[in-house]
Amino acid sequence: MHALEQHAKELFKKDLANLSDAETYKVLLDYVQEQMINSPVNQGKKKLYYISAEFLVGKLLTTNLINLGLYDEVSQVLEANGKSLHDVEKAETEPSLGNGGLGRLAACFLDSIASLGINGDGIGLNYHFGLFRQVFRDNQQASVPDEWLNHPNWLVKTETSYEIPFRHFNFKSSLYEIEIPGFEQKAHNRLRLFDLESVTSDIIEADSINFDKMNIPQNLTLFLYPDDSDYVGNLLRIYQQYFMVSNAAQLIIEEAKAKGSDLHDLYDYAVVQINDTHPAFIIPEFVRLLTTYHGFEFKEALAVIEKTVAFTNHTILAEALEKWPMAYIDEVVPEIAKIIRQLDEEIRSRYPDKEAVQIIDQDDRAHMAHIAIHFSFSTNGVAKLHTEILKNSELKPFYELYPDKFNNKTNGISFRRWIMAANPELTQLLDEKIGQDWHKDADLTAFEKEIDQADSLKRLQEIKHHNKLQLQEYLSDQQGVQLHDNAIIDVQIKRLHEYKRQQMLALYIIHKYLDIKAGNLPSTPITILFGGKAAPAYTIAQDIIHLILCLSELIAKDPEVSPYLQVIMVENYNVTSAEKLITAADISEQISLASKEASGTGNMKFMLNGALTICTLDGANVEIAERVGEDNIYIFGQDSETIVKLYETGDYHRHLADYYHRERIKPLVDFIVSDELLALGQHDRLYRLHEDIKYKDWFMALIDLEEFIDVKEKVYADYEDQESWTKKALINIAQAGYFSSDRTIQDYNQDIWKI
Ligand code: 26Q
Repeated sequence: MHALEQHAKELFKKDLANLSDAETYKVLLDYVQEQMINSPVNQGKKKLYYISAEFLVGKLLTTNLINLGLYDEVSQVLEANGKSLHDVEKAETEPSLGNGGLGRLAACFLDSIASLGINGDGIGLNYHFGLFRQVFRDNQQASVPDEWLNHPNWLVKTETSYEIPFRHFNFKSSLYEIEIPGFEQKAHNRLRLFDLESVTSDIIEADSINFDKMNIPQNLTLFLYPDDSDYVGNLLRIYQQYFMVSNAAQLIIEEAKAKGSDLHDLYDYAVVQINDTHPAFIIPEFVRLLTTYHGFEFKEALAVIEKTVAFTNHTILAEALEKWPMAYIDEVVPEIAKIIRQLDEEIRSRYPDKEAVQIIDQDDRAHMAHIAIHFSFSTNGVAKLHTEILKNSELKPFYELYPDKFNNKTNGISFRRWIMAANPELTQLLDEKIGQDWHKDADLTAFEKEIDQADSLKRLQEIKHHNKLQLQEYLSDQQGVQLHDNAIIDVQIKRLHEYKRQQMLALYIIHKYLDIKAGNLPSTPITILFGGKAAPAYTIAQDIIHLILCLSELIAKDPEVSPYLQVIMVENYNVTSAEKLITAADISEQISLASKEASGTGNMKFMLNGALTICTLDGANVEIAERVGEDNIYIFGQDSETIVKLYETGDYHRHLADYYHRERIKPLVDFIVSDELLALGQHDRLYRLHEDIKYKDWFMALIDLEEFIDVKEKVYADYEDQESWTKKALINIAQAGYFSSDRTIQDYNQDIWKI
């Protein structure tokens, strides 16, 4: 009897064959968990600590089985018992511990760090309800708690606990862990998530994500990114961040000491990578711990910290650069406020005439990125273009001070998840054609020789078609919509934000709708899918979702249009739905306003799965284009230099009315407040969005709209020649190797971590 069958007996007193999928999942969870707990944890003098507010890990069963080398064996045992992994996996709930690209990047990194055998853990928080779960009601987004912890999960509780001192509280934390196995590695790493036992869902109002924000003992780790539109919401964010980093710093110091460090050599035992500024309070926290408990002088502590901490920047949007009023920090953790003032004095004495690099500004706010850059040894951007923009504009005064600290680490994605787990059939085809070395080295270039092999092209088409059927099944299960058969699948999935310009694709949909109404019928039906959440306090993003949902309904109800065009907004977009959408996609929408998307990582996942990209030259799109060549990607729009200048001069916004009044643009924008849409939607939302685009358009959707429409028509026309299309897809797959997160992590390790 296989160990799995044994487990089924022990756990449920039944034969494996007689278990429900949910019960089978539980058996598998226990079985895999046991294998991991019994395998050694990575050891070694120096260790990486990757600290992040988000870890968007997704379902873990399949990737764990792949990494542990159990996938085939387990699939066979299940099959012998009349089950499929595909069905059993449906019973797994994905942890709600992240929000978007930064969190998913952290998850891909954990996989690559473990797979390269690097000694390194993730550290974060165990949010009980994570980010909200998105539901659609009346064509609008509503937010409800995501109860992921109520389902069987991979968390293991440990005995580890630290005291975390706030002004008004003294908390004792608990540490939970998720084991992170590497691909074909003996030893594993861990994701370590801190929590507070007194936190309770009792304080959440029914059917909402509202709760008493002042009740810190009961709310501290309830939600990721609690609404921070008011004072108490801001304080809660500081409470969370400090709780995360004080735990992290205490753990790091304890582990280093256990290995023989006297802490004056901490950097020989630990390297701390902070994922954006959310964990930047770890710098003053290290100062506090080293000076209070370990006999360090202030400057002595700084000298050690500056060699231990490294910082990654993920955005140049001003709104996302954290600046905390000193009074707030004082209210939450006065000792940290005091240390930040000392850090500010230190920088003022080092660089007396450089106001731009000071830590505390004239409004008495602490700039977290400034702390992170001054007191770390490395600052990196996440794509070539992004890093250049940081050096030459956003962070220029810092680059002038520290040219050697700045470096680029172009993002990457885990091939274990984004092809081996998500697209088993493409994996199979690649294995047949180029062998299995790519599982380890991510080199897919040999696949390019298949470009003249009719059977390979046909297989690619069949795989895409099959993945579309899987997506059809998924959407029908999840939200009861029926995906068109044989449509072009055109996908934009990412957080809702004006700079990502979902509104521009919505305007294109209006164009296409009106065009079909005018009798111009597409040869192949087009299905445009969106997925993404809007921050609850981000009104215009909510309005854009509303517009998309209204368009979706309008088109679905119009028998003249619906056979040719379908618009679907996927509810509660997450890692699981991403896997289905990306593998089924023909077209990848990467249409951000140039200069605004730091990198993007979805762009890489689509490419790897054979979708063609329509994009602006932004973030990592630039590097994708470099690799596939201009014949195999669709580029449009103003470039980043032009856009940066337009913001400087104000020229675009001064002339916005001219764009709006263009013959091809005005009817599309005005359709937002047409009778047809007003009949389906909320007047205030539609009028607000209409006004926003007409009079403000801060992220310049209209500047690129006409060119976007033209390129989209070309893309759809090109799709009609399936042979040439599939060849382009093949080149995209073959060129995706550079975007493996294994390459990214090797770069981090070589240049920054040195483990
Ligand atoms: C900051 C202050 C106040 C409230 C919220 C925040 C906040 C929260 C989340 C700021 C930023 C984030 C997340 C950012 C993020 O996901 N950035 C994405 O990171 C990816 C990985 O590097 C890039 O590929 C994307 O381009 C970038 O948008």
